[in-house]
Amino acid sequence: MKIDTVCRLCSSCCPIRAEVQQGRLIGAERKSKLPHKDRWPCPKLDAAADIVYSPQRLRQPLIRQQDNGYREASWDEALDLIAAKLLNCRKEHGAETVAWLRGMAADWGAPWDYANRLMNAFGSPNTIGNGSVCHVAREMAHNYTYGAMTIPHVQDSDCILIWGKNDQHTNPPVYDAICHARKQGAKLIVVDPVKTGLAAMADVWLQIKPAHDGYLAMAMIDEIVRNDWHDREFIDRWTAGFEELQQAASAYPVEKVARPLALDAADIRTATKLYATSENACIIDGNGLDMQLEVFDATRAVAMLRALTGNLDRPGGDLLPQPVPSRNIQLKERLPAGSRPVTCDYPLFNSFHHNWGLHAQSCVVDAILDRKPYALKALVVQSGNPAVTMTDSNRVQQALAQLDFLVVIDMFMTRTARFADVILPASSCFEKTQLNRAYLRNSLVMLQNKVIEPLSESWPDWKIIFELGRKLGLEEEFPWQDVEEAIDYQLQPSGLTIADLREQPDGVRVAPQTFEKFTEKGFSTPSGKVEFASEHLRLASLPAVPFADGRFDAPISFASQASDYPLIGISGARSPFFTHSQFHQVPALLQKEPGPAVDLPPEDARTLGIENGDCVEVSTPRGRIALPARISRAVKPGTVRIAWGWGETDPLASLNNLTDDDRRNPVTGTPGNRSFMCRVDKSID
Ligand SMILES: Nc1nc2c(c(=O)[nH]1)N[C@H]1C(S)=C(S)[C@@H](COP(=O)(O)OP(=O)(O)OC[C@H]3O[C@@H](n4cnc5c(=O)[nH]c(N)nc54)[C@H](O)[C@@H]3O)O[C@H]1N2
Ligand SMILES: Nc1nc2c(c(=O)[nH]1)N[C@H]1C(S)=C(S)[C@@H](COP(=O)(O)OP(=O)(O)OC[C@H]3O[C@@H](n4cnc5c(=O)[nH]c(N)nc54)[C@H](O)[C@@H]3O)O[C@H]1N2
Ligand code: SF4
Ligand SMILES: [Mo]
Repeated sequence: MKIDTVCRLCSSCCPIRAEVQQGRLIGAERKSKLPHKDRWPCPKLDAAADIVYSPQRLRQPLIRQQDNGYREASWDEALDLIAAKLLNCRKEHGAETVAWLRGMAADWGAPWDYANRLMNAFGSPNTIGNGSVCHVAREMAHNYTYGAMTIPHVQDSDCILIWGKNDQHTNPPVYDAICHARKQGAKLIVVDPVKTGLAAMADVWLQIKPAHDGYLAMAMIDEIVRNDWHDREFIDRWTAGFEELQQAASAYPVEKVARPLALDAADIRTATKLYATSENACIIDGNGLDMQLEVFDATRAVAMLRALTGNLDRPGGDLLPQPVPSRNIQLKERLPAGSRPVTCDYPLFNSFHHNWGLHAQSCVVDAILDRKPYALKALVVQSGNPAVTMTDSNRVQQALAQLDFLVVIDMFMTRTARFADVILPASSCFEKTQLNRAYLRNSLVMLQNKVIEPLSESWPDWKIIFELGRKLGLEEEFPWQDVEEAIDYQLQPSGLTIADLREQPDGVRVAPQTFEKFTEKGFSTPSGKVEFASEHLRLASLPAVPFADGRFDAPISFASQASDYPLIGISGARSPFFTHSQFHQVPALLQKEPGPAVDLPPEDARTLGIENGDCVEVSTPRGRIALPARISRAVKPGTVRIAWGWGETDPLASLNNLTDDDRRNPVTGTPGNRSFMCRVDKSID
C-alpha cells in the first residue's frame, strides 16, 4: 500500500509516497513532476526504514535512578512525575523558571504551537526554539525589509543567485528546480566560500571570504546604482530610504571590497550585471548567512537587492508568501502582565512575527548558569540535541548538568538525553499526523500523514504534550483526544478540514497564486513600503540602513587572537546522508560516509606538514577536536572546512566544542558558529 505524506527527516518537508506492507514501512520515494531518473535522490529517505526500525530507538519512558542508571516506566508514571516536578518548581520558584527548548526536528510550524500553548497556560513565557542559528534570524531581516520572507520562484527564473545555500545536499526539490531552470537557459551565480556542486556548475562563482557577505551585497548595490540598473519606477513608488541606502553603499565600491573579500573585481561586476539586468532574477539565500555575527544586516543587504532590481513578487523573481489563515492557539494572552522571558535582551527578535515565538536559544544557557535575567530550574528539551548542536557545547553541557530537573523527548538516547531525569520516547515523522509549517506558509496545504503505528511504546509529540497538559490540570486547554481534532480547530479560519487534506494528498491550494500583491495592500512593514531605511530600527537605536557606518572589519569569533589561531574555520558541510547530529548510527548511511574530516587546502597542509588522512587537531580558545585531514581544493588557502554533526557518535569530533557564545548579534542573539578563527596541528600520537 502506498500512502502520501510529507517527510520530516530534515527540515525540507518533501512530499513523499511511503510504501507500507502489513503495517510496516518498506520504503518511500519523493514525489515530483520529473521522471524518476531525473529526480535528485535523497539517501536519508532511502534509509527511512533503517531509521524508523533502528535497534537504538527509544521504546519506553525512562526514569533516572539513584545510581544514575535508568529504569523503564509506564507513561502514566513518567508523566505524573514530570507534572509533579513542574508544579512544584512553579510553587517554589515561579512558573517562568520552567522552560521548554525545541530543536528543529518535530517541525517548526503548527505543532510548535502545542508546546507554546502548554507553557503559556502553565504561566511561563519561555518556549524557545533554535531560530537564532537557523533561518529565523534571516527571516527577521526579510521581514524588516519587505514584511515577509520571500520564496524564490526558481522554475521561471532567468537568473538564479544562490547565496550561502547548498540545495544539492539540503533540499532536493529545489535542486531539481534549479536544474530544470538551467535547462531552460537560466544563468547561475553562486556566492560560497566552498566549491560545492552548485558552485562548480555556476556561470559565476564568487568564492567569498567567510562572514564577509554584507560587504559584497553593499558593493553590488553600489554597482547597480552607479550603472543605473535599478528599477527607478518601483523604487519611487514602493520603497523608502533609497537615498540613504545609496549613500551607505557608496562606501563599498567594487574596487575597494574585492581584495579584502578575496574576490576578483571583474567577477563581482559580471555577477552584478547578470543578476541586475536579467529579466527575471531570484535569490536563494541560505544557512551560509546564518550563524554569522552580522546575520541581520548582511541578510538585509542581500534582501535589498531584490527590491532594488524590482524582482519582488514577480514571476521568476522572489515571491511574497500567501499564508493560509489559521488559528493562533498559543494562548499568549494568558501570560501574567509583565511576564519577562529569558530572551528579554532581544525584544525585536521576540516580537517581529505574530506567532513565531522566541528563538534566542543561547539565553537558556545564560539563565541556567549565570541566573540572568533570572535562574531557570527545570527544562524540557523536545526534538533537539543541544549538548551537540548548540554553540560552545561544553558550556551547554555544564548548564544541562546544573538543572534541578530535565526532561528530554526524543527518538534516541542522545548526548542531551544522558543528562535527563526523565526521557520520553517520541514517534518518528512516519508515525504521526501533523500540520506542516512549510505548507501553511504559502497556500498549498499538505498533510503529514501517519503511515504506520507508533513503534513500541513511543508516542507522537502532540500526544505527549496533550497528555502532559492534562496532567498539569489544563484539561480545558487540551480538550482534544486526537491531533485530528486539534488540526481541524487550527485550520478552521481557512475553511479546510483534515478530511479535505486527506482527499487531496497533493495539496489543497486555498487561494490561487498571485503576483505583485503589494499593489493592493502595500508591504507588511510599518510604512507599507520596502524599507531600505527602517524607522522602527532607528527608534530602537539600531542602524536604520545596513552598514551605514561604512565598517569593514567583519566580526569573526577569536579574531583578536588570530596570531595563535590563523585559519578561518568554516562549519559545514551539511551532509546529504545525515541531518545535523542525527542518523550517524545507521549502518546504511555510515557506509556512504564513514566518518568526519577537515578539508585543508594543499598550501596550508604543506606548511603544517600534514598529509591526506593524517589525524589532526583543530583548536580554538574554547576547545579542541581531533579528526582526519582531507587535502582539498574545495576551500581557499587560509580557510578550512570542518565536518558538522558528528558529535553525537564521535565526541572527539564535536564541532561545537570549538565555537564561541560570548559574542552575539545584538538584534537576534546569533553567535558566530558558522565562521571562527582556529588552528590546525598534526596530532602527536
Ligand atoms: N556549529 C554549528 N552549529 C549548528 C549548525 C551548524 O551548521 N554548525 N546548524 C544549526 C542549525 S541550522 C540547526 S537547525 C540546529 C539543529 O539542532 P537540533 O535541532 O538540536 O539538531 P538535530 O541533531 O537534528 O537534533 C534533533 C533531535 O530530535 C530528535 N527527533 C527527530 N525527530 C523527532 C520527532 O519527531 N520528535 C522528537 N521529539 N524528537 C525527534 C532526533 O533524534 C535528534 O536527537 O543546529 C545548529 N547548530
Ligand atoms: N542533508 C541535510 N539536509 C538538511 C539538513 C541537514 O542537516 N542535512 N539540515 C536542514 C536545516 S535545519 C537547514 S537550516 C538547512 C540548511 O541548508 P543550507 O542553507 O543549504 O545549509 P548549509 O549547507 O549548511 O550551508 C549552505 C552553504 O553556505 C556556505 N557557507 C558557509 N559559510 C559561508 C559564508 O560565510 N558565506 C556564504 N555566502 N556562504 C557560506 C556553505 O559552504 C554551504 O555551501 O538544511 C536542511 N536540510
Ligand atoms: S531532503 Fe530527504 S530527508 Fe529531507 S525532507 Fe526531503 S526527503 Fe526527507
Ligand atoms: Mo536549521
